[in-house]
Amino acid sequence: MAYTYDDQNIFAKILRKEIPNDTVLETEHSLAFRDIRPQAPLHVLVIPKGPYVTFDHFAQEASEAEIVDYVRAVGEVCRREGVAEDGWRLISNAGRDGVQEVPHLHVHVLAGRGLGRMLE
Ligand code: DGP
Repeated sequence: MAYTYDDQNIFAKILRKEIPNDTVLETEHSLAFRDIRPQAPLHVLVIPKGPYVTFDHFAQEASEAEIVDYVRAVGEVCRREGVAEDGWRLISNAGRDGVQEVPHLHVHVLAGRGLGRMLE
């Protein structure tokens, strides 16, 4: 499938510094910041700086340097925020059925409480 990136989405505006964010980590190709509507004591969104809509889009079009940077940024957030030991959950919503609100790839990092089982 072909993706069209909407550069007016809220995360594009955050990347352009048009709206503020609570940054946890910034790397060459990635940005991690706290979710405005936290669902857990730790709720961080990790996004690539490039214009990718979903994980699939990113996997198809991002460079290896961007992909490595992004995966490492997610791990680094868990380590820095001190949840590596007790655990965390990663979620990436995509498209209509995934109920993706913001059309810029993001991984939710949730931690800091027992998150319950999602899948049986
Ligand atoms: P979703 O696309 O459904 O995976 O979730 C988007 C998330 O983005 C949601 O948890 C709320 C968060 N969010 C929306 N607008 C803003 C914003 O302006 N700033 C921050 N930090 N988070 C936002």
